[in-house]
Amino acid sequence: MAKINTHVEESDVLIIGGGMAGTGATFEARHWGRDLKIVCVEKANIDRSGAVAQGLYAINCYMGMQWNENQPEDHVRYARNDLMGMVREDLGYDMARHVDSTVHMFDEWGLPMMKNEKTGRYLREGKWQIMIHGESYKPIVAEAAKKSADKIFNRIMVTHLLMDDEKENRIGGAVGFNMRTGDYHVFKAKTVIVAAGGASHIFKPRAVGEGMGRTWYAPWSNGSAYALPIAVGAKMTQMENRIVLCRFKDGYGPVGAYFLHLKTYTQNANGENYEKKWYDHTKNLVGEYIDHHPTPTCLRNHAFIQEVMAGGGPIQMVTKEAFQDPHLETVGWENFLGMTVGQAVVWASQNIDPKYTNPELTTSEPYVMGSHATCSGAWVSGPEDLSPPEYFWGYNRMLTVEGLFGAGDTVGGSAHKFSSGSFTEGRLAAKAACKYIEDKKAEGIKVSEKQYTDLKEVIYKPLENYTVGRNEITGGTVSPSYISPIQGLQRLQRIMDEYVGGIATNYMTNENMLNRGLELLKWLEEDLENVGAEDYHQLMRAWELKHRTITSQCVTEHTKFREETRWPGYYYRGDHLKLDDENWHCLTVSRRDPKTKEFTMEKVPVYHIVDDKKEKKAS
Ligand code: SFD
Ligand code: AMP
Repeated sequence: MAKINTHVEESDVLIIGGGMAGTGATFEARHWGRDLKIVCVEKANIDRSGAVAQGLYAINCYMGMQWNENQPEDHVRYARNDLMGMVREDLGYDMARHVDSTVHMFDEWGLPMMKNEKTGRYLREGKWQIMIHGESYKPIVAEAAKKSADKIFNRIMVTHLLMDDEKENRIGGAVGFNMRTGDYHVFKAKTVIVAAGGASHIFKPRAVGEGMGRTWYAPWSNGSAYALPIAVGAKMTQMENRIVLCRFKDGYGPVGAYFLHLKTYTQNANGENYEKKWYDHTKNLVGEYIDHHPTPTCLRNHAFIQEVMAGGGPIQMVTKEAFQDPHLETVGWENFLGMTVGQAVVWASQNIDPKYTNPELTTSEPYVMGSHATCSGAWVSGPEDLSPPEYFWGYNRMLTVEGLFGAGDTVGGSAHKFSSGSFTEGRLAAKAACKYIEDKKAEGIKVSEKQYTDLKEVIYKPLENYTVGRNEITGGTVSPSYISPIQGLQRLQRIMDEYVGGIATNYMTNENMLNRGLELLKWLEEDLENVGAEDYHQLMRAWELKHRTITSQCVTEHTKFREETRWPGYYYRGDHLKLDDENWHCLTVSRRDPKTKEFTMEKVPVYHIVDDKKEKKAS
């Protein structure tokens, strides 16, 4: 341990994660905090990090208020409808009213936007989505962050938050290590914005063996956004609302551009429209929610899953018609070449030309996120002009820990933000963090040397576990005294898959299974004290696994608490198969006591602050 160097850095605003939300926060912090010290810490390199690393082909959240295409209240209705009524409307409205200004900046910064030749407006993919040539989306937003920050630290994984030793429940910074040099980094800070992305790989993925690691959401999204705040006792919301995505099989290529722009549609193996077949069945489970327009994402999944279970698979996307148009054919291929190259490669390798073959679709393993058609994440304060008292405690996007803010996938309740809304939420969080400092709420923070030297012991322990334990290796990688990060990850994924509603059970779970899952997760947590890391890269894997495990515990507790099936198609509670508005038209909120590690759960009212006017028909 003595040979590990320690660096201490002081800052005013510390941003953890330089993805979409983190770059937005870094950029905006400079605007409101001209003289403040702004530091961003990133696990990878912000030029190509996070979910947008590979580029995107659409910006999925743009109102078009300048042309009166949509207004923020329309978006609230849309997200509320899609999430079966359960969103934080104050947060959604707040994001929506600012998102257009974010997109206009992307345009100014050189992001190639597609234009509608007739109207001169941004080319619409769908009612909310606009099309971009976005292979370089991430380097473009990273440049804005680099020009704004005092310092960007790449290749540092943050493992823990630091707390103020003087005032209870106030933030003091964060610590982590550089996975190339191994150095220990201590970041003392007046405010911290967590923007560390969602969680893939907590449920066993469909792709195993040679395809291991292939998922739709970024494989490096490891739930730090949840684990860091949970570990210091911040409240979380809607963590049961994991998302399952309909995707092109094996490459996980997104379907939005196909459904919305190319106007392709799905069918079962016999060429039938299977969605219609499941209408009565779904109505029996969820009532009138099935009649909403557009059909909520989970209910579209539900019909897919039921049809496959009934023997109607494989489900196909009908591309043969759209691809006869050479322009749409180009768009179909470019969509993947600019966003999910792997899908184009899979088609090439499997001899699939969508012009002549209708490609297969699949439903993915579940992910935990706050920015797509799902809203798991931290329980945060909303903006003062919109939020009812139960949703407001002083600073926009502040968690229930003072001085700790969140944005993007980190924040719960505000679904359908996507890339542009996550960047926007980062901006909102940074503005509030600067105000918090200006209001002198961050005076007198003390972080003792003991606090961070104790954590240093904890963080590097996997290296020691390996150094000692490798002498006892019995064969290959089998050691009686440590487990490797990959072994631990596979164990976690099986627990989540088999007990918490993964693909093994067709997304089915119940209270008994969840109780068993929680027991197994507890034992995994104990065994992770003995995880061994042979180098700094494996040390990162060890900490990713620990973060995934805490996230999984929280997901399982929430899934157990909500005694209904609110989102059939995302998961099913077999012991409560129906949606139950009478008892569960509410948000779920949890807190894990940092000392006892026990979770407590509560119901919080969901306030509908936007009226029910019918949605304009989607284009
Ligand atoms: O169609 C640590 N997304 C799409 N959004 C769109 O607007 N349009 C699309 O076309 C989209 N599609 C899509 C999307 C994502 C993916 C993977 C695909 C396709 C294939 C969604 C957006 O990308 C998403 O909403 C935002 O990126 C979310 O932003 P944010 O900031 O919450 O997450 P991030 O960008 O992944 O960044 C997280 C960063 O944190 C780092 N990090 N750093 C330090 N210490 C730690 N412990 C850390 N843990 C993580 C990460 O490295 C990362 O940089 S479509 O399919 O929906
Ligand atoms: P995806 O590519 O599936 O991640 O979706 C991109 C965007 O299109 C998101 O805003 C989705 O909610 C939306 N979307 C995808 N499929 C459909 C569909 N069949 N009907 C309506 N909206 C969709």
